[in-house]
This record gives sequence, structure tokens and C-alpha cells, in this order.
Amino acid sequence: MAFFPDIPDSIPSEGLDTDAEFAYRVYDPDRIVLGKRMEDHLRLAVCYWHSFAWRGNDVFGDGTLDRPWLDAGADPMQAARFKMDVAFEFFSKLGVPFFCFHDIDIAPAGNDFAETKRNLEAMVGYAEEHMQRTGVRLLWGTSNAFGHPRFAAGAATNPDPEVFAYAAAQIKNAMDATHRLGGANYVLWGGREGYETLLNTRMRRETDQLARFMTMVAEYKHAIGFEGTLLIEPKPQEPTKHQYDYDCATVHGFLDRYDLLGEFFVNIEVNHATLAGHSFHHEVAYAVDNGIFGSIDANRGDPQNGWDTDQFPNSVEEMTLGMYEILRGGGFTTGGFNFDTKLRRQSMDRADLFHGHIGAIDTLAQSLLVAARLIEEGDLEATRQERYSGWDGALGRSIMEGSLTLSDLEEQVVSGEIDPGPVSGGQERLENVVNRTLWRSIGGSM
Ligand code: XUL
Ligand code: CO
Repeated sequence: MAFFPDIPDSIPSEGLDTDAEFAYRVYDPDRIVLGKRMEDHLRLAVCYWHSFAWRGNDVFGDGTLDRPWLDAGADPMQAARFKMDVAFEFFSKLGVPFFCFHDIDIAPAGNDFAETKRNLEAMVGYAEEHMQRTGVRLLWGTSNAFGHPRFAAGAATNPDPEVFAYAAAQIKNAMDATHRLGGANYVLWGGREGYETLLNTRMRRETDQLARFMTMVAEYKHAIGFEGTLLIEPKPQEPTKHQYDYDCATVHGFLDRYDLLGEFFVNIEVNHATLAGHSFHHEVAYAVDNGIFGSIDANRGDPQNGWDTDQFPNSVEEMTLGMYEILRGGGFTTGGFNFDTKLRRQSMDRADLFHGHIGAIDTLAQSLLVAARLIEEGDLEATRQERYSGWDGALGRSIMEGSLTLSDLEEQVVSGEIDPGPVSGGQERLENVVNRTLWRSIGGSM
């Protein structure tokens, strides 16, 4: 029996002039953009946790959403299968190629770890059947090593090595599940890998533990022959006051320090970037430029508050700027756009989950078109090229090759041979270039 009986079996791509609520206006999986299908550019995924494992509760109030499988009293494995049936009905009606999950999203905890493991294995088997039937694939799997009270002081960074060991066991099983389901990536978000107060914390020892943990994860990936990409998801804080994987630059420094570059890449979440005081495209550009770009969680924050609201992306401008950097870096390899998005608590109609995702998917599709146009027209890149062209000349090359000293340069400046004048950065013109391209895209002229 369908959980979404009023929604058509698939969401058609009907263009901007359609009146249909359940239709894509811009997203068209087969449309070719820069020589590649739109679906293959975006690699869209729905997240299991906020969409199906969350009731709409917040710190001030109970769940509001219609999620009958979460009701108390249901047989846990039966409820997990019901939840999965609904999840796959949703994925296939929406027409996205991928989904993402945490271990505890798909399988209930047992009375002990061995039973929890059996539950997970059984639900992975059930997921395999759904994936075969629908063709929906796994973008990434992950483990929730932050929710249970045993992880209150961290998982890998816990002062107690037994908690480290417990997290290791849990993550091994989640990696096995991801491998078995052919996941394209495995994600590690260190929700409690940070501190609440420095007064009780040995920061360096905790980061050493985190590095040891990540090394074990990389070794296990190779041991089982998992070919997906390992991704670390940066976030500056929340739930902890300070999280060690603060932003892309911090993660990059960590990977470099502990000799893990090449093993881990980043899963950048739009609102984690803004919570870290960066723009989304700053984080993407940093990751691309430093060879650690992996995947995206596309959910945004609210500009008026400082917490993780996990809203559906709806700003074409914000997503275009990030998309431009992604395209400039050659696009996704194993990564994609995951919607780590929450409905608002008042969005309690079953259809709201569709509205949120449909709007978000069209926003990304439109951003792709605008970013592709910016790449094709080449103005931004040509301006950058020209701005740095001095570095291709004799002086720039000699400086970078290391053949000039401070004294050599001083000599040339004293002699008047070098006497630079200020040059405009042209920011306003470049912002106009982006806006003109955005405006041209309104009305479907792309
Ligand atoms: C939390 C967050 C997580 C990770 C997966 O802010 O983004 O949902 O994406 O654990
Ligand atoms: Co996320």
C-alpha cells in the first residue's frame, strides 16, 4: 500500500510553464550540460535520517510529522521494514538516483551489540532487494557515533579507550554495510569529536586519537577492498562547542599532519560552511584547490540565526557560486549532492516532503545551468587569468622558482626598475557578470 498515494509514480520534467505541483521545471535528467547529462552532473541523493527517521521534534516540542513507523509499541524490525518501504517509494517517485543513511536510520538497536549487528545485516539485505527493484543506488553510508549517551564525550576522541573501541566496532559494521550495498562513498561526521570545555580536555591527545581512528578506517577500507571514497564532513560546532573538523582548511591541515592526504576527502555542507564564517563557495574552492574535494550536503541555514536549520536550498545565487567552483574543478567523481534537509516542523502534510525536494532539485538544476554558462562564456576565468598574468612573466617565475632573495628584490626596487601601481580588482563588474547571467536564466532562456 502506497504511503504517498496522491503523488504520481514519477515526477515528470515539464519545463517552466507547467502548472503541475509535482513536476520539475528545470531539472531534466537527460538534458546535456557541458557534454554531460544533468543527472550525472548533480548525482542527487535523499537522506534517510531527516526524511524518515525524524518526527519533527525540536528542543521545545514533540514530533509533528506523520511517521507512523516511529510510533512506540511497534515491533522494531517490522517498523524498520515499513520505514524502508516508504523511503524507497519516496526515492523512486522523486526519481533521484541515490540515497544516504546512518546505520541506526535503517536498523533498530538490539539488546546487545551482537543483536544490533544482526539487525543491521538483515536490513541491509532488505535494502539490497529494494535497490535491485528500483535501481536506486547508495551515495554514502555512515554511522551515528554521536547520538547515544556513551558518545557524550566523543567517539574516537573520548577520554575512555573503551568508547573508542565501541565506535570502532560500530563503524566497521557500517563500512561493511556500505561496501555490501555498493556505496560510492563512506562519510565520517564527527558530531561529538570536539570539546565542551577546555578545562577538562587534552586537545592534542584527542586529535592524536582521531588520527589513529581515521588511519584504522583507511586501513579497513583497503582490507575489505572498498573502492568508494572516504569523506570527512567538516562542521565548526553544534553539538559540541568546538568541533575538531572545523572547516575544510582545518581538515586539510589534520590530514596533512597525520599523513592521511589522499585517503580522505571532504563532504562539504552548505550551512556548515556558513556556520564556520565562510561562504559555501569558499569551502568548495578551498577543497578543489587543495585536492580534497569530495561531495556536498546541499542544505542551507537561515541568515538570521546561528544554528543548523538544515533547510532545503532555494538560493540559485548561492548554489551557482558553489557549482561554478565544482565545475571548474572538473565536477564530481564519486560525490554528489545529498539533501541533508529537514522539513519545517509545521510542514506536516505528506506532500511537503516532495515539495521540499522538488524545489531544491530545481534550484540545483538552475544553478548548474547558470554556472555552466559562466564557464562557457569564460569572462570570470579570463579576468582571473589576466589578474595573475605577471606571475607568468620573468619576475614572477624567478620569484617562485626561488632564484631571487629579499636583497635582490630590494635592489630592483631601489633602482626604480620595479615600481608597481595599484590595479582595480573589478569586483563590481564581476558581480554584474554573475547577476546578468542569473537574470538571463529567468524566463527559461538557458
Ligand atoms: C549534522 C550532519 C550529519 C551528517 C551525517 O550536522 O550534517 O547529518 O551529514 O552524519
Ligand atoms: Co550533513
